[in-house]
Amino acid sequence: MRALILVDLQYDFCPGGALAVPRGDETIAIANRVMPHFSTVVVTQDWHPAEHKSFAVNNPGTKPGDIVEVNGVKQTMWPAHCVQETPGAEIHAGIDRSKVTDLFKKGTDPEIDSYSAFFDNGKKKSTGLDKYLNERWIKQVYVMGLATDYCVKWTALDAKELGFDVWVIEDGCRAVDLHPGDGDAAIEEMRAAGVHFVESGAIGA
Ligand code: VGL
Ligand code: ZN
Repeated sequence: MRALILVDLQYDFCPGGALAVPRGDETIAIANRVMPHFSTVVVTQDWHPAEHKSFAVNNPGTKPGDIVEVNGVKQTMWPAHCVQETPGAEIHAGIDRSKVTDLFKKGTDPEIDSYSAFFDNGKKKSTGLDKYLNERWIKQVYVMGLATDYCVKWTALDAKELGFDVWVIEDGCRAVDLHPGDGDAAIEEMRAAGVHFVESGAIGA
């Protein structure tokens, strides 16, 4: 059995959003095109309390892009984004909800960030996604969404480490590219870990 994980297809990661990923909105049509080919479709939602420690505004003296240590874990400072119950945190309305099986929220603990759909960045707490997939006899996991260099990368790497056969739908991802080349470097890192890459047009039933 295989599952599709749609990572953080939220307004704040689309052009005009608080943490806009260039051309992030182009992933919506691709998600809709591939969803019908999966019986299990998991959507993740970055869902931060306003006081989240990944926000530069909550760490006096820092600015977005800085890397600081928060509770012993290296943390990139971000503009406030995906704040719970705000429009920017909503899943893009262009996504066909009828094909979505379940939604996993992440980043809810104000003290630690969570790029991966499986664990927080300190690998202390699980979101329950691993168990969810195992209960459905899922062996292959397809990942796409936002952003290539953060949440897609860590979701794919954790899925691989958990023993799934992992495929990233490459044209269904866009990178933040805080530093030019970050997206490409993320792809190389995933490839080196044994993650496979596929184009959305090659996904069939
Ligand atoms: C993400 C930075 C901060 C992502 C989430 O979805 O890739 N990146 N929060
Ligand atoms: Zn976030």
